[in-house]
Amino acid sequence: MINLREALKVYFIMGTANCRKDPVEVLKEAIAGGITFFQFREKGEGALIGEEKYALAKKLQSLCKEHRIPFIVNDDLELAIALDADGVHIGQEDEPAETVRNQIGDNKILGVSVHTPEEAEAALSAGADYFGIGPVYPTKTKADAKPSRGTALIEELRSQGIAVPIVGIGGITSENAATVVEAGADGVSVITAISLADSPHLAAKALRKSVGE
Ligand code: TZP
Ligand code: MG
Repeated sequence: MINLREALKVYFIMGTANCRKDPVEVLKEAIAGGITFFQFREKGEGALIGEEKYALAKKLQSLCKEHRIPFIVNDDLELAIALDADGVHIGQEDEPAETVRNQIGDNKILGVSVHTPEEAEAALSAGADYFGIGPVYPTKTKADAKPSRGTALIEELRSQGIAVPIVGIGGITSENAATVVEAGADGVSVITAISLADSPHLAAKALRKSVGE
């Protein structure tokens, strides 16, 4: 079993809508730059569906496998099971965490987005392995994102003694990533800081450096 806390350091999330070039190329570069975790999040304008979605997921998953990077699927439980992905990430609007945990079993990674201490507690009892917390900073990437709240919730959960692995999300770049880790997060998850960078390779490398690698 992997060390999840370590693996979450530089968590890259991406789908077709987040890329200006071929997502396979973007992921290759991000891996070369040192990402440690990957989530396939195929949503938004122009998102692939059906067989095309499956085919892209399969390609990205095999790249991750080659480099021993955990491959997580956003929301789509059916796809995660069909691919035998390493795990699933869900938000509060998706299937209940308990249902997802029951369907994927205990050996897969379950990530849950939480916005309040109550949601965090519920996610923990439902069997979450890590939390995604954000938006930490303003972001244009998620249309229905809540207002950004800095690192307040991360600090609050840590001060309550909650030790579950946490990643911050939302508007994170190599410039502000260290602040998120200093607040108590184990790592940072980013979409556009890598996916839209002129060099996803250099962007990933800079993030890796800023979280202390
Ligand atoms: N959830 C909260 S903010 C966000 C998601 C999926 C988008 C993060 O994207 P970016 O480009 O890293 O701000
Ligand atoms: Mg969701």
